[in-house]
Amino acid sequence: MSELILHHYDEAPFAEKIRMVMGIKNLTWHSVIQPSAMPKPDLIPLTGGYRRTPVFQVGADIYCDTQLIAAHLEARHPQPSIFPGGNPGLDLALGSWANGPYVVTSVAIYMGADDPFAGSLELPEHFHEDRKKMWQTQFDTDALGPRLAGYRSQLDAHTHFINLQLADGRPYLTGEQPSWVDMHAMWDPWFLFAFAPTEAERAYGRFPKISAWLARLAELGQGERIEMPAATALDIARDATPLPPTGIDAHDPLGISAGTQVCVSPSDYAEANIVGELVGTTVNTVSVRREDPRVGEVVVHFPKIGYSVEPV
Ligand SMILES: N[C@@H](CCC(=O)N[C@@H](CS)C(=O)NCC(=O)O)C(=O)O
Repeated sequence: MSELILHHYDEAPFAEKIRMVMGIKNLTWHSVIQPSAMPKPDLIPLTGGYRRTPVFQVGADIYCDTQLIAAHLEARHPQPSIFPGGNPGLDLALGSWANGPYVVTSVAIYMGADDPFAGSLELPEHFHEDRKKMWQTQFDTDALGPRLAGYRSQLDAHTHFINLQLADGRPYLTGEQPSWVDMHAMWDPWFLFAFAPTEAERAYGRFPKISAWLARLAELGQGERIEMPAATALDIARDATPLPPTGIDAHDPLGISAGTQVCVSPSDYAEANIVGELVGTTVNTVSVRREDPRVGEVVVHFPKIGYSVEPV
């Protein structure tokens, strides 16, 4: 079986979601550490411009966004499932809550906090500027100060969802087993404890059930993680052939034929234009083929939710 390669960095909470999935499924995978801020010279040849973290690679197939990566891992390694309650639709749909209003609230708090570098993380000097630019479609970082109280009260209302679920003493949000819902919900506390600990303490310090739940999630581990140099991952992509194209979904309302040059762009934050030949769509994915001088032919897969697709 082809090797599973995760491009990430340890401080990335979205990557932590996928590392936890690796832990639940006890998978063996290769870890390629990418920079936490631009430039990313060993990632962009694979993705064609998508800069976010994590990115998942199997040979010459590149999977962007945790929504897609989690679904792909579930299809590839169904047991143990990340949908143990038998509600995959609901568990996936909660991504639109987690990746949207919930995440934006915590990022706004971090970006607007008095000392956004209060955490003990080693981040590049230009990290804050990089993130300011990346989040500019969601908020003006320089104007966040007076709005912090509002964001904190939003965060507490989101946290209340977690407290409601944990109130009856269950170990995980949907019951006895960890699920994708836990991964969605842990993003904000995990991020704030790492990046803005004072804010995290304010938000979660008085909820022992949340601390116990986070500790339980940390015990899931990461499966078997093997470090891999970025150059090796690029060589693997160069030497592999992408999976055969799926073609266009019969009910696809986009109305774009296979073979058309298209531009795929995140429609939430971190503007990027990934241009390639449309080779496949499903009800919830879009795939484009690209040529790159370093890696040759690759196919980059995106979820449809949160991404626009336009002919160029
Ligand atoms: N919707 C994306 C969001 C990914 C995302 O925003 N990741 C953060 C890191 S946790 C990021 O990309 N930050 C900028 C970077 O790593 O360059 C997903 O679910 O994968």
